[in-house]
Amino acid sequence: MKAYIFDLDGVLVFTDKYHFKAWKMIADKLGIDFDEEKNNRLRGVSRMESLDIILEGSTKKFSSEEKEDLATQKNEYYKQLLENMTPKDVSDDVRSTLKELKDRGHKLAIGSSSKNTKFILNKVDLMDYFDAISDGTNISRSKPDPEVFEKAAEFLGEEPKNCIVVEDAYAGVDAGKAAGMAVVGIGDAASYDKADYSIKEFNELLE
Ligand code: B16
Ligand code: MG
Repeated sequence: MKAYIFDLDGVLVFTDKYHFKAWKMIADKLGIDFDEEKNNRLRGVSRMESLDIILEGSTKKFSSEEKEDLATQKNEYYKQLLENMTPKDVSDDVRSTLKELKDRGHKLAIGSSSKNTKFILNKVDLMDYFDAISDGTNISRSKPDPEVFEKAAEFLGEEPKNCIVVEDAYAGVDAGKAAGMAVVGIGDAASYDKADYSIKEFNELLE
């Protein structure tokens, strides 16, 4: 019986619009260009690495204290935006598919780079579906490093070869493959040839 490990942002919920708004606030303050294309590069990437990508657009050198401060400001604004989330932010398709996978006896876990994972899962009332949560708070290396998925398998007590990762980010697909797991690409990653399977709708996981 395979275990499923789900990425959060871009797979179960769509918080990228809030990440974009919050990073845009920082970029505008610093006079740095930041558009949707650059935002795409932040998918699945940790907060500090995302900041480094944004700061590529500046000639100024930032100290680690300044960077910490910018990342904190971004996260405070991001969390204010997350306050708007409700259970309605999870589609019926996602909710019923997770329930069916659970009913069929599969173990389910989260494998997300976000340090806000539990906050988001509580907001959208998804916490009870998962047997384990591996997120930005229990890793020291971000996707494409396999650590987040390796930890998820460890928390579930499963061998990597028995796990299937569901991911929307190229970095996440690479991380899942590096962990020795099968990977399903959805959204952006549906067209990534390193993914073992590609789906358009979430319920295709049941096929
Ligand atoms: P936080 P995922 C990732 O979530 C997002 O895709 C990425 O844009 C974000 O920078 C990262 O989480 C860290 O998020 O600032 O909340 O710790 O796709 O891995 O679920
Ligand atoms: Mg994602």
